[in-house]
Amino acid sequence: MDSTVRIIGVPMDYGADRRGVDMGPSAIRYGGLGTELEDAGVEPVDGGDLFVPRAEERDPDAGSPRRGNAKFLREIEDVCTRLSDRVADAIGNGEFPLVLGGDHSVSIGSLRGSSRDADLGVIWFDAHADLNTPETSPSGNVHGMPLSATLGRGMFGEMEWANASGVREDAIAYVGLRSIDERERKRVRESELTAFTMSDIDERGITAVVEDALSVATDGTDGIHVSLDLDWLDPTTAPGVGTPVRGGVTYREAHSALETVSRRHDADGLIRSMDVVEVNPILDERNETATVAAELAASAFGKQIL
Ligand code: 4U7
Ligand code: MN
Ligand code: MN
Ligand code: MN
Repeated sequence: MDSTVRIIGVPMDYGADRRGVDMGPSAIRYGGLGTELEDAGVEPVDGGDLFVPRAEERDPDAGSPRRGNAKFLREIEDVCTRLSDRVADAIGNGEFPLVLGGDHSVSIGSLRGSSRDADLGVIWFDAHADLNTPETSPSGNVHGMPLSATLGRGMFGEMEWANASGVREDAIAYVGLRSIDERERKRVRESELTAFTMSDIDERGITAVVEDALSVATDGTDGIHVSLDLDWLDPTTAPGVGTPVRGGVTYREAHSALETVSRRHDADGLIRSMDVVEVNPILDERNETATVAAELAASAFGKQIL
């Protein structure tokens, strides 16, 4: 594959309680992202990091009064608005934006930017459904809400900066769910979202599940966004995350999944954009999680063993 991958770092931790995820972009780069991508045969161009003011200098409760319990929404709006422009510009230049988080609220900007001129399918590799709204969130942490923001659910319906009209509910597929809040479960069931849980992976194997997810995300769309939350992996492989959940995919399953995505990308050029999020170096062990994150990004862009 011959293409340029534009790396966009977003050192943002407004959306998560555990401080440290703002250092994710540095850790993933240090974990070998550049050389991994070169091994994949793509040309990485590092555009550096977006400017993100330190959370300590901000008031989590500032902003419009109608924000439910969502913390730092005003700051997240500012960062995601700039990110969506950067993502759209990269695609306009014929590049593949690879967004390094930061917590998962960065995807609000990635998805809006990537779908600006396209119908976009989404594969969401995550332990969690990230479908809370400011009304339903038990934590107030926006990293548990990005898909609701994108789809304009609840209060997000009034926040144009967060919505992505090019992302249809029925073109989103989860892979690897195992921790869902009660109200999210109801929402997923009543929605047209496709959800593959860890049990589906146990029963059918990772390749069959990812192929089905790809069918969902490519049906009637112009391309897909791959969102990789490192807590998708089992905490024994990826300990450096703020919200670990036991029973995740193994190192081998994760590689195999992203390799399956890459095979379809080679055949149909289907990836438009990707984000790699939730790496928290403070909680990590010897940068292992960041290193796995770098490897998996390279697998998505076609790194092969032979
Ligand atoms: B992540 C949670 F309550 N659902 O909303 C919430 F369990 O981006 C966790 O997937 C969200 O890591 C996890 O706070 C968000 C909680
Ligand atoms: Mn998660
Ligand atoms: Mn997530
Ligand atoms: Mn998390």
